[in-house]
Amino acid sequence: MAISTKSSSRTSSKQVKSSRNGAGVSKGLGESGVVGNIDHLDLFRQMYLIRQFELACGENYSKGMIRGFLHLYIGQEAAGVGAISALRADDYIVSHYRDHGHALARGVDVNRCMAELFGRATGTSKGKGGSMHIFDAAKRFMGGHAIVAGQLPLAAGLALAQQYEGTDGLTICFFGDGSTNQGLYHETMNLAAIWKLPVLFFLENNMYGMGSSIERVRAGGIDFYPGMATYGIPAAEVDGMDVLAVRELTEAAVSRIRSGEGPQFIEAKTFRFVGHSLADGQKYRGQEEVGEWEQRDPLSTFPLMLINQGIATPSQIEKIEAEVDKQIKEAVQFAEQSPEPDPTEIATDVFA
Ligand SMILES: Cc1ncc(C[n+]2csc(CCOP(=O)(O)OP(=O)(O)O)c2C)c(N)n1
Ligand SMILES: [Mg+2]
Repeated sequence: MAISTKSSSRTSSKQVKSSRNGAGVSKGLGESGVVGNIDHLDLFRQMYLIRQFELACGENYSKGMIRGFLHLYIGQEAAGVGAISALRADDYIVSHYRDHGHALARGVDVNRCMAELFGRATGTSKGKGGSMHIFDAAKRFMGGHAIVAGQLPLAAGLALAQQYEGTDGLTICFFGDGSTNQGLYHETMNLAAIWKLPVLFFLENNMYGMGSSIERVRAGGIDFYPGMATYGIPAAEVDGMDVLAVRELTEAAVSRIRSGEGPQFIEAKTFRFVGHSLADGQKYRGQEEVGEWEQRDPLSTFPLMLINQGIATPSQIEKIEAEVDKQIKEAVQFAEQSPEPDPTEIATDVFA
């Protein structure tokens, strides 16, 4: 099934180009794209990389090169990139099954991620995990978990180990709104609060589970962060389409965790522009709603803001796009040319 999203990077690129000679463009603050301690161009590069990676995955799924489940992160890039950019290399990341974006934002090798999706031996899980199970211990990227809410206690366990070791490292746990009606969600919040674990719960509230809107399945409305008062966990919401806002809030939460204040909770309001998986016809929502969110696509709004504020030039944006396009092409070639796992490997690394 082809992915139809008006918010592909090509669209955003065109929008960027159309504004390039527009009025109100201030003179550059410098060509580095760095303001304060934030490398804005790097944030753009990461979001663009994720978008292009996901589009390439969709294309290769249609061709039958990627099989099994495929859940794309298109639309949510600002949430993952903003949050992960506020972390240190020794922090752990635990993700849900919509995990490609988090892995790429962490710097997990693009070729190996693509090869994993293609089911090849060169993949991050030797081609035996697939889309939902990207894993890279060296990067402290601890999966990719398919069981909804199953990653929450795992994150608490990692945070407990960090606390026990006496470091000021922390664990960030990404999860979706669909996790919140699971018992594990409440059990983990309780334990994390009681034990003051160094964990950042990062809810990506994209307003839908598989096919149910939050409004239909949750008593109490679409905001989850106020519920954290029950556990005494400091919580706040953020515009998940705004990479800088996400980063700023995450930095504040991270600093409180490192100073020993215990778990924190961030709710990023975001949206997936495409179906739950490639098999989803999206009968449960209208194009109008999707279109409204697409107006806020970070792949359009962020580069425009950088140009309009003189933080980056159009040619810098174009250069990044060209480099990433090439990188993605090479990743697909790498995956295509990689061998399938050897059948004798079927039980290796499998624990049950
Ligand atoms: C324990 C469990 N129950 C049901 C499923 C099937 N399932 C897969 S994804 C999903 C919805 C999850 O929604 P959400 O957490 O909001 O994530 P999103 O798809 O929005 O990223 C469900 C019910 C599952 N994987 N695990
Ligand atoms: Mg959801």
